[in-house]
Amino acid sequence: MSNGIYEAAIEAVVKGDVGMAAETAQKGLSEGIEPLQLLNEGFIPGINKVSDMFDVGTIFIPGLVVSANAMQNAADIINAAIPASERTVQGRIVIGTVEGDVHDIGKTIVVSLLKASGFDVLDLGRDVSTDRFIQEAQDFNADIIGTSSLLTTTMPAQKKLEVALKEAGLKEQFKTMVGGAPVTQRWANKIGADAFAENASSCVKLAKELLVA
Ligand code: B12
Repeated sequence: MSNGIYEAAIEAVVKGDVGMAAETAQKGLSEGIEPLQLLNEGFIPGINKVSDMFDVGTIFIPGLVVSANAMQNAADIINAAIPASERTVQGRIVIGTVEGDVHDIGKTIVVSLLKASGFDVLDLGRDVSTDRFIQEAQDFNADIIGTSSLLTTTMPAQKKLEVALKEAGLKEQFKTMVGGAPVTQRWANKIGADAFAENASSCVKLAKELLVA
């Protein structure tokens, strides 16, 4: 039972109403809706609707920005409600959005779920250079490097990382995971990434598989 929460979430994001988004997130959680379900059935369909409106020219960049703020606000509240893991550490992951790309809402959801599932995660944020990914992964003694890209123009940075790891003789040391709306399994295969995940839950599942591979 969602009592119109999902509809309200969609409306809040479409309207770019930060207050309504926050209230809806809190209300949904207090009614016992699972955090991921609240995102997957409410706020994410909301931002996807905004994206469709942007595509057909019903809204423009300023509208996208206010909607993104509303989405971000709700996602922050929901991410904080994902219960902390009591399990032992599953593995160490360095993750970030690639250079030239500031989209980080999805990446941050992935980070929250990885942490909640017992991974030790170093979130490098957004606009992260290839050199920094590699340096931080070495310093953090990471098992996996995860990169997020939301723009077709920044996807080549995921390939650049694969090439740089090979050139530095580090490809065997780190597994790589790629994600972001335009990213596909085909792209992952093409560039030689170890895994692609289309959402946070499958990212956790695949990360666990990579660690035993
Ligand atoms: C919100 C948004 C913005 C916000 C971003 C705010 C923020 N803090 O993130 C703002 C307004 C700033 C923005 C700016 C721009 N945007 Co924008 N944006 C979007 C929008 C509408 C939604 C993205 C989003 O948050 N989705 C919700 C999250 C939950 O989904 P997600 O990111 O895909 O993440 C999930 C999975 O992909 C996966 N995942 C994500 N990361 C990772 C990482 C790993 C390792 C793994 C395994 C999985 C994984 O798990 C996540 C959870 O399920 C998209 C459209 C869309 N539907 O994707 C356009 C979109 C991505 N933007 C677009 C564009 C063009 C831009 C701008 C260039 C616009 C402009 N002209 O200025 C700028 C780019 C700025 C830059 N240099 O980066 C285009 C890209 C087109 C293209 N083919 O490249 C899109 C597709 C819109 C469109 N239809 O044209 N944008």
